[in-house]
Amino acid sequence: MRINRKLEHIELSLNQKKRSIATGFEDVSLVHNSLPQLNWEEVDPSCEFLGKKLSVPLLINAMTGGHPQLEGINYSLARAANLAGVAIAVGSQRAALEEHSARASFKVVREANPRGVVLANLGADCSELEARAAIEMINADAIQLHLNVPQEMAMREGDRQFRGILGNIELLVKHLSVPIIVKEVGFGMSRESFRRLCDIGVRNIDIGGAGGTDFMAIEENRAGRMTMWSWGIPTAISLLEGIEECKGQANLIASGGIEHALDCVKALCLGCHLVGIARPLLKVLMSGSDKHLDDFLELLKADIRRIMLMLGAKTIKDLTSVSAVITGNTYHWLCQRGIRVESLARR
Ligand code: FMN
Repeated sequence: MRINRKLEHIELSLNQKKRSIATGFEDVSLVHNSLPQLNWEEVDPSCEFLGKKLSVPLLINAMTGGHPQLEGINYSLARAANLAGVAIAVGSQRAALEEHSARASFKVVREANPRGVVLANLGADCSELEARAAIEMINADAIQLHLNVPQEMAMREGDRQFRGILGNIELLVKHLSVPIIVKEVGFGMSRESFRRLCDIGVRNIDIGGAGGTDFMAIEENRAGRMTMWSWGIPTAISLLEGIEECKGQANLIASGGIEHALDCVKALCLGCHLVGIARPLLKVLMSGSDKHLDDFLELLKADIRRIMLMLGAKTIKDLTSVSAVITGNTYHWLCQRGIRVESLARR
């Protein structure tokens, strides 16, 4: 049942039309620099994440595993991550905890990427024992704990019990030996949620904002209905709420609807630590080949470097001094939420 659901997710997500809710990055403009005082070779987009070096601050975000047919996809994604020098997360390992034979489709990720950053993934309601098993299964550098209430509520067979999840995350933060990354799946997080996570000691949060893959629509489609609600907090808005709230307390991963280098750089300028991309990479792989995915990632890396040069930023850290002007709906939302962004425009 769960295993078939993962196959359906791939198919339905690939056929999903553009979401009516936008990421908000269309309201973020970076101020061009005509005199960058830099040469191409000097621009260095590399970074460190979980004690390992990445060639660019990029994560192939959690998608799949748990079925023999999915092993090939995970192998291809992990091979590409290894070649490109970026991080990768596996999809929920719940199926592998329930069915031993489902493990191979996850283990293959570590096999194809023996030294890179590999993240485990389970729902945030998992037990300590389950989290340890998921981490050990792929020798993970950290574990993503996903929050997906709108997705569960849209599923006929979904969970309906959400009490105690914050307390569970707090326990896992205290008892697990690897870092925890709390993650949304495309509905974004508010400053109030960021605060509650920071207060219990979470130091890495993937905002998983709205504007890209829509899991409410995917599950409704599976259940044979379609509400067309635009539910969720757009990615750029969620990121700015988080940056304000988590200053010095948690690293943020910006994800949800990010498809190209300019949005990656915008997110990095706003202050995220890493950028996560899921469905757009799956699409490149499934409609093309391993080679297409490698080429896509190489171009993405080169484009990030190109934009850094045009902004006069030699390093990723330099991007946080670049002026960014916030306009439109994103600006109005943030004003009403008491988040001042004018200083970003005059850095
Ligand atoms: N997120 C999880 O935390 N666990 C999962 O098992 C998981 N499965 C996914 C399966 C597919 C086919 C896709 C497209 C996404 C999945 N996600 C899962 C959500 C992604 O990690 C990501 O948060 C979301 O798709 C938004 O990013 P995107 O707009 O770049 O796709």
